[in-house]
Amino acid sequence: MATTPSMEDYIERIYALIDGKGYARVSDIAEALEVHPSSVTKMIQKLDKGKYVVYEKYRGFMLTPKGKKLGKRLVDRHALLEQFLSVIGVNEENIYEDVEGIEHHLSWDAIDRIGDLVQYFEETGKRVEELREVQRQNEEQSE
Ligand SMILES: [Mn+2]
Repeated sequence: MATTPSMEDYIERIYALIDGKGYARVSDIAEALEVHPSSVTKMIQKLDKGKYVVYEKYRGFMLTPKGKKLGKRLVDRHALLEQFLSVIGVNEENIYEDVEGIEHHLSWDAIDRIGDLVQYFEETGKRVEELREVQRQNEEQSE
């Protein structure tokens, strides 16, 4: 079963919640994603069918190994894209929303290539400095 952007958002958030405090309740997820708890319950059922989460009596639900693996990948992807936008000089205050807007729409190939680019820039501070210089020049020209 292919995951939809919405499923990815849930799995990403559930992974981050469990990673941070050991569990994820329906109410935590509803709050984090700003959705109604009934939507969360519906999605959990869908994720259960896809074998990403399991219900555990008294403990709520947990990620399966498959869900954990994907969750980690999604959280890492989000972090990489934030790093990418930061390296290319995007304003700090736009970064989170921008990442939320693009993260589900790139192939894993594109993600890996962006990873290469971030690595390229971060290998030496000089490369970032050169990019900033180009940006300064462009800005001057547009004034
Ligand atoms: Mn995200």
